[in-house]
Amino acid sequence: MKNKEIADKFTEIAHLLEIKGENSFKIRSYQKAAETIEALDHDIKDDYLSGNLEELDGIGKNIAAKISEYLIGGKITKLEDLRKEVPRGLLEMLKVQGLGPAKIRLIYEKLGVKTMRGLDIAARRGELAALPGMGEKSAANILRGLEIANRMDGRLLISTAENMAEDFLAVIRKSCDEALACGSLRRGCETIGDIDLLAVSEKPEKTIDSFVKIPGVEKVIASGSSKASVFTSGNVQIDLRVVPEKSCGAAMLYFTGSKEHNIALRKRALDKGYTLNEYALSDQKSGKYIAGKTEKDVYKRLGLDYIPPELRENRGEIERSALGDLPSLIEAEDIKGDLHLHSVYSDGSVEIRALASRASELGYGWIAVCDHSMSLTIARGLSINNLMKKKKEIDSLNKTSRVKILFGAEVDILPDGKLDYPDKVLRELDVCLGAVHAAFNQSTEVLNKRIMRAMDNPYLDVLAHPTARLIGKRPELPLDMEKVTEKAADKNIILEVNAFPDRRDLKEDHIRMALAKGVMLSLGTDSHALRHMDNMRYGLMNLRRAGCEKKDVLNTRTAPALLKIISARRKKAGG
Ligand code: DGT
Ligand code: CA
Ligand code: CA
Repeated sequence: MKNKEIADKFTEIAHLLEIKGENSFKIRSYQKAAETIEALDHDIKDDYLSGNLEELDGIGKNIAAKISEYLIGGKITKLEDLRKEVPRGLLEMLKVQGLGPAKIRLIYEKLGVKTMRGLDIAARRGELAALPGMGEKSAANILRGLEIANRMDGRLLISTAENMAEDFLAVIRKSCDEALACGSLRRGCETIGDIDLLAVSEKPEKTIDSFVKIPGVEKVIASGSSKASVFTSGNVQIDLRVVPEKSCGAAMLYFTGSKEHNIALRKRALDKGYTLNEYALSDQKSGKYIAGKTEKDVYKRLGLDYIPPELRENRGEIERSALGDLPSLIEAEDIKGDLHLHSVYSDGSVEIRALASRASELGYGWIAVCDHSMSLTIARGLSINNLMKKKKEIDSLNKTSRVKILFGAEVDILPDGKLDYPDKVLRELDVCLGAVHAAFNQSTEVLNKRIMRAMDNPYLDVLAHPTARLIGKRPELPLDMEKVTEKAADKNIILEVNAFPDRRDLKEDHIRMALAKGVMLSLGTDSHALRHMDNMRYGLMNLRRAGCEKKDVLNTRTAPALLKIISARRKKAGG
């Protein structure tokens, strides 16, 4: 039966006509035909064979002819022609929430953007916001829609999921006492399967009702007296649970997971003569309520110290907690600066002065402005001349700046492992980040040699986004990370945890590997715009999930302490 195929073809025609800006009457007629054919309870071929096509609702002579054409020859000439006229990528863009045919046409005509990749780049560069009738907000919506449309294996980047969760929470909070996101989101995972929200209220029906009526809800999957699940218009699942206050802690524990952590915890409860579920920790025999209002209460009655959500993966945290041996995880307040910022000197969109003033708002004491080096022309890498101009500007700003500005660079590690400035220039930098930005396709052997050679340069202080992965887009470089971390330990090289939500590089496993060898880590947001500076917490999540403490991270030091560490390491490395 070809009904679905034909309906899809007409939908595509309607979309292509819309992007072309044809009259809405014509577009509507194709949409209507598609709907009719889709809803038929018999094979459309029967109507064709009996000559009754035009009797179907919304199907006239013109469309009937196209159905016949398809049933006979397997194609529709009109569609083939339209496909030639309208770039393929524009049609794909219709999948992006917040982006209709009119906007797609505008973006294509004004910016020449005709692929999803191009759209992504334009959105990140802020070019969409500058279009007539667009603005920051709709550009941000498109960027989010783009991330959702491009999601990997149905999972969202945590940054996207967090934004969505916050939008929903803002509404839910109006009809409950408290609400928060649990699940993988609260544990700070890289990607999120679905969003789990928990609300505390003695009147759950009211909260559920306000939740399922949120305009972003496309479909209600299930809705009961204390829980509901919905799909948003971008096909993201959101689960909500509403519990009374006395169950809040037990429910937070349950819905934060991980499942493995929960199972281990429940077993521990049983061993102690209790039962643990999402409502409470209770006495196994009498069923009496023991604890449940806060997570801490539950842990305590199980003989455990509070376990931060990032550690709840049943990877030994319960045993360590029982021994009072949990790491004292690094906190946001411990971070005194951002070690990886770009400015207008290279491909950033922000003046150094503005970076410093935002840093001051964030409570930082210093920043390192690390623009690209000269070979990276696509990112407007700095010539030595411009690098020295930048130094002058930094020196001058530092006379009055509240936040100490460190003169840095993100120097390319060239295909042969050399760094992209001569040593006498590198020596001038307060901090030198080295990174791979090109020749990703080298053989594993060549690549490993390249990195090792770069790490032999005494002026390479920090290896930035070491594996160069982009979550869901580009795999990790096939580096021998045991060797890289060993070498970092040997040469006192600091390994970056890049905080950009689609990088998060180093990832947790590699951080653990580095920690075990005593390697120091650093955090950098890799900001190219002011709002990127808020991404610090995604890097922090990786550090916390890997069990890092304050002492393990360079960003917890004051500027003078940091500079001392850098100069000591250079000296030891022979610089
Ligand atoms: P996700 O959504 O794939 O990113 O990962 P989670 O961890 O958010 O998983 P999800 O949404 O399936 O469930 C949320 C939490 O609910 C999970 O972390 C622990 C709890 N949970 C779900 N299913 C089970 C289960 O079968 N047993 C136990 N003990 N807990 C469960
Ligand atoms: Ca989830
Ligand atoms: Ca869920």
